[in-house]
Amino acid sequence: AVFLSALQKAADAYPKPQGVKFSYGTAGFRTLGERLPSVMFCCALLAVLRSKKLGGAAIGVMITASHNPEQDNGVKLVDPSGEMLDPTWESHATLLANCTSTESLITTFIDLAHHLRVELDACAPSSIIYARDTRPSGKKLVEAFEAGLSAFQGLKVVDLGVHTTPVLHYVVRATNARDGEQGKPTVEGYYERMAGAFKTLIGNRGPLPTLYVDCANGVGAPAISTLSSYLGTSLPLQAMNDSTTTPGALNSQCGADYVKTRQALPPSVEDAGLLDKPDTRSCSLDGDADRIIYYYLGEGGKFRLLDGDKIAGLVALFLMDLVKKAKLGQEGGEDTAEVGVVQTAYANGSSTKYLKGRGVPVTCVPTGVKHLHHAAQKYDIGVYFEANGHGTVLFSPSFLSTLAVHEPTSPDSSTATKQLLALSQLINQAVGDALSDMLLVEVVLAHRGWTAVEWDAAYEDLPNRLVKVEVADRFLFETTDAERKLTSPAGLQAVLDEAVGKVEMGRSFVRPSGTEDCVRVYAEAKTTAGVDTLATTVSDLVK
Ligand code: NG1
Ligand code: ZN
Repeated sequence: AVFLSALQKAADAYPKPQGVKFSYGTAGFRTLGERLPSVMFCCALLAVLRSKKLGGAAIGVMITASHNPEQDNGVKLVDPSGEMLDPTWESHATLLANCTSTESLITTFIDLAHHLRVELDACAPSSIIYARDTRPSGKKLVEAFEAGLSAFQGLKVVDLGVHTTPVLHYVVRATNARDGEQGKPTVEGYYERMAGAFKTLIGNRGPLPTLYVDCANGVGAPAISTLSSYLGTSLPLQAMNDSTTTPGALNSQCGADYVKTRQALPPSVEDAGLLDKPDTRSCSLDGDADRIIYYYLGEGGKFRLLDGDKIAGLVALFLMDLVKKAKLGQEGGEDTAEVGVVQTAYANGSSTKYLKGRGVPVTCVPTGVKHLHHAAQKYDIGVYFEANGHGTVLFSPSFLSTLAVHEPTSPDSSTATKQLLALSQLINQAVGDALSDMLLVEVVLAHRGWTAVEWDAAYEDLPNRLVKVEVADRFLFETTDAERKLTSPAGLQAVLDEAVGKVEMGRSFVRPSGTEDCVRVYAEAKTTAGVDTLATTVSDLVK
């Protein structure tokens, strides 16, 4: 075939580094940026294959390592609906990335195409959309990716440039949608749709008080500035940590992950002294702007965290109220739609109790967006959030059609119906999106007439700890029951259970990270002393 000699020539320039085993994990490939050029080359091959397999539908490729340090980078594929790559293809990615010679890469690629029944020479063209974050290694990785693409002819390729992860997911989803029903498939379309829906929802409630946004010195900074110009005066945004070109600044001492794991203000935000009033809310994005964490300073200047669990609670109860008001039932009857929340085991025990106590169905699934997304699709309105601030809301197609044809019988139900429709446009239904989630939180607070203080009053988090433990081989740790129990190493779970039993309201679990070479220990308990004991005991047992 024509492309084979081109492929051979191009691949020779991107040999796999020796002694590295690549693995397509929960967020794609992720490691030091300098190790990734050969992986990028392979991802081009995989993206071509995936698009051909799906009849030429557009596939996304995002180059980012999210909240990880600046020297890291990563790459993941996005399926035509804007969701994560079909999990059954993860092993194909891993297979290609670990080929040790050009010959084996080509043979593996052709075998894979054969096995997947993809005709490489057939005319279905591949369509690929890609973007990267602000990482210094990103440019070179894009070159390696493009070298992989260059072996093929007749590809439809869109390079979006430097953008957030959610922008890439949105554009892929909109590109593949029928008749523009997911919005215009462009970066402008993304901002327009979101800002338009926000203004509709805020109505005459604005302008809202200034919101301080820690951009983690990443791609969220230019995104917040662009969003600001679309929002006009409805929501004044003040960016902090927006130095995208200062070496070493990305995710350093700032960002959503820093705030969530340290449970403290980024020093830069503290020094700026802007959060001096109890109703001054602030938020932090992560390095690719798909996570968001809110916080403020409460009584006595105490740091108060409003994490993904608090966002899920705020949003789910608001949606439940709107569904009730919309009276979507027969002849103006009440709610017929189920609003459910999906969490992982990292959700604070208090949040689960709070939701269940208010009649909200809660599902617990293993870590990883694909699990959360999938479970959320089972509800009419599925709210999913990881405690770390990654999440979104999914409206089922049947619920959206119900809304579209609904004939409200009162002004109240008409308003609620319009608001639900606007929310379905405000929310990025492809993936967790810090910007869209931020606007969502602002809408709910504005409608409730709440500051951060009233939002925070929903429940009190149980003291909790998240600890990274380095172990010789994290793959020895295997879990069950949505990662809440270990099945291997043999006998360890029984010992952990005993430790947990000794601590009042104790809960703890251990799982191998899907993105870093470590095992994570989570613990919570009634008191800080209790949780410290539990976290230390369990960490020691795992080592
Ligand atoms: P791992 O490294 O598998 O724990 C982390 C986060 C996930 C998810 C992924 C993807 C925690 C405890 N884990 O996964 O929730 O966001 O990264 O980025 O926050
Ligand atoms: Zn991220």
